[in-house]
Amino acid sequence: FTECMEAKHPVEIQNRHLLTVQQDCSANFNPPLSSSCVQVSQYACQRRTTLQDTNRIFTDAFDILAEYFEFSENKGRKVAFLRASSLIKSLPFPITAMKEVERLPWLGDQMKAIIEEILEEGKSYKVLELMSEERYKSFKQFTSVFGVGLKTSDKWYRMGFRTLEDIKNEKELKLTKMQKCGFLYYEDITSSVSWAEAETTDQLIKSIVWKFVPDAVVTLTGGFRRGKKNGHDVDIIITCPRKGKEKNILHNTISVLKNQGLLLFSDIIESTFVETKLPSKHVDALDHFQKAFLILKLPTQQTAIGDIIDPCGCEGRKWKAVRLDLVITPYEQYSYALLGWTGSRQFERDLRRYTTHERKMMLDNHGLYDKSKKVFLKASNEEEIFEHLGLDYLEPWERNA
Ligand code: DCT
Ligand code: MG
Repeated sequence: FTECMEAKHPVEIQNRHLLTVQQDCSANFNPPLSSSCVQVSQYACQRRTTLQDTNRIFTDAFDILAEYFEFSENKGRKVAFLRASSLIKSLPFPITAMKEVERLPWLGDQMKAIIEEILEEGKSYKVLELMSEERYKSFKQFTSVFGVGLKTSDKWYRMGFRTLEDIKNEKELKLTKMQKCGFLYYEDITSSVSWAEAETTDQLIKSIVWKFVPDAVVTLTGGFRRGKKNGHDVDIIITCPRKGKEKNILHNTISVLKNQGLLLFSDIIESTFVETKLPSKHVDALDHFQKAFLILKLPTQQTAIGDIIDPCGCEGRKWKAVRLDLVITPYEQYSYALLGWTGSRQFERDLRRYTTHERKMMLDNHGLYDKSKKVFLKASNEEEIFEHLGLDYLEPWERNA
């Protein structure tokens, strides 16, 4: 928390929401592609963050620290490290000296010390030390299982378990159906989903949905929409321009998957969406749309475009267990839901923070509420949402904050 406070000041003193890092360009006749005249907003929604992270050595360290603080239930410091990491991901130059990060927002003294250590030593002993802590190592293993979050990890840790082997050996331990599947398909699920697998999944779902509802809009979203070549799951969002026609899509699709023998696990969450409800103040809140968390038995021999793929090196086996999230939205909310499900998570956090603090509006996956005019603002695409917010449009691949 102190880290946040520390970093917040210089930003707000200079400009309400845009900090300009001006370094001396005039003295340099042939400026390198580096820190000269870089504009860095404190909000990820005002930065273009592509997948080209030239500072991975630093952002990896910060992401690990964010995870470390998540595991130790220190939300303030988790968010502080995620913000700092996200900010560095947007820099168009590799950091080579401390003076280049001196005036960047969100970087507190502890963070700068880590950057300095990495610049000098090529690694951070502080980060390595925290990573070797027992709690971090155990939580890292536990949370890698589908269906195991912080709560279960904490419970298992308190019970004295330290490794996944410990859990597997304890036959008395009660596991949810989701967690049982998590262990059963552990290798497949923890090996990342490739672009080709995401595409196969997308085409499979489209072919099923379009049989029932030919004008349904089916969009591959999440990290793959942002251009990632790998992901931990496939996220697909579905709607239909004809009001109400989206309602049966989820159950029908899941029935077909089941009948085709392509479904290994499903957890269906029914919609709790109410049109008049104000956007949630809780930034990380899940939305109220109907959705399903699935594990597919994805055929891996041949993709629809004809490439032979062998994702997990599992020759002889003709399928791979792949995690799929399906989200169904009414047409009116689709643009907001798409914006939300495209992510990244940090981009979404900052977009909502920006909306609240700079626009006095409220944003979530269902809509945008203008508090002064007391109205919900309609949007038929993502561009219109950026327009409502007075933001330059960012393409999905520029939202990798
Ligand atoms: N999302 C959200 N709120 C949640 C869960 C998800 O806004 N509680 C959004 C943010 C990203 C998107 O949904 C998809 O979530 P993930 O699949 O977890 O993220 P991803 O960016 O697709 O990452 P990965 O490539 O690992 O799947
Ligand atoms: Mg995803």
